Amino acid sequence: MARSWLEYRSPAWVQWCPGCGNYGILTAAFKAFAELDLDPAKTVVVSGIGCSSRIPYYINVTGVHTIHGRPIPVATGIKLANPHLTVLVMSGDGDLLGIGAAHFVALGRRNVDLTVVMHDNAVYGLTKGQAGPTLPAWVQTKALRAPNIQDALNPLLLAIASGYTFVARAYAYHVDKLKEIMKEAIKHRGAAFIDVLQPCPTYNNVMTQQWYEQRIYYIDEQEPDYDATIKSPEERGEKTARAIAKAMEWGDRIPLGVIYRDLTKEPFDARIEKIMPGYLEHPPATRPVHYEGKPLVDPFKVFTDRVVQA
Ligand SMILES: Cc1ncc(C[n+]2csc(CCOP(=O)(O)OP(=O)(O)O)c2C)c(N)n1
Ligand code: SF4
Ligand SMILES: [Mg+2]
Repeated sequence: MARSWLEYRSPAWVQWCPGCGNYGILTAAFKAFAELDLDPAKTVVVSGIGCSSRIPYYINVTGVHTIHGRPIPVATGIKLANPHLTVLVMSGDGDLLGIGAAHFVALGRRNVDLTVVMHDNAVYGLTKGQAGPTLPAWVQTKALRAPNIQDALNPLLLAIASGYTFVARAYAYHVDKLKEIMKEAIKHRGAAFIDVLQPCPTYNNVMTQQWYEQRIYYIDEQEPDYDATIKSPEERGEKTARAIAKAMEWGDRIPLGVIYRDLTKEPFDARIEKIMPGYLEHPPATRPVHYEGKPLVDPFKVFTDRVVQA
């Protein structure tokens, strides 16, 4: 029998402000995990630092709260050590696209089979509302003493350009829609990215619930013929161009849904298997490290063998 979503709820006290969009993302994760019947012992949620990055405490799977900007390298290490785990990165826009931007790009180039859920409130919530990488230029939220004079980064364009093979945008308060997109992203074999628009009622008093709800629309409802999926290399040029155009739509209308999905690129574990046959069957995490009480590898010998004698 499938698990109830309540099984994924940890007893920890949730310490977000009332009305924070993070609650919607958390609830969507509970429901998505339950509907996919993910085994909590084989599911890992990795975060960086920020309000959003508290999320591993609240989900009853293995959680890793890492350091600012570094959830992607940690999640990559976990996934490569054991490719049979389901691994998600759930972190903020500042964490993933500010200090962590180089790691965000590297994940796309490798097409590691991870799901990155970005809690995008366009501010640094935890540190009291400074401008985040997705805050548009000339917007002045209440924590800023002058309007923001940096241009916003477009996360969807960066994800496509970096090589992510699943790229979507969702909205935190539409829990069921977000849950469906999360399920698709988790099932996708390769680097998946969801930019979740997440109102921060405490610090982002410009991009509010009302502001988003006047602008957002779902691609599948308004353009049912939109086909985001690349099934052969020949389709890549045309469909990527279409996805780029969709990713650039921002302002009076903000599209939500899966805008890009490339099924033609190999995930990183399949590439490793090619140069290291047997990796998928016996990944590092499942290899024995000792036999009859003795270590199979003597770390001291490994070290001394590599010491260059003067
Ligand atoms: C190396 C390092 N630099 C800076 C900080 C301070 N810091 C903590 S959280 C944060 C930004 C959080 O913003 P975001 O990732 O968008 O998360 P949010 O709080 O908005 O959910 C910063 C700059 C830190 N903890 N470590
Ligand atoms: S400061 Fe903003 S992002 Fe952080 S918990 Fe409060 S409402 Fe949520
Ligand atoms: Mg943020």
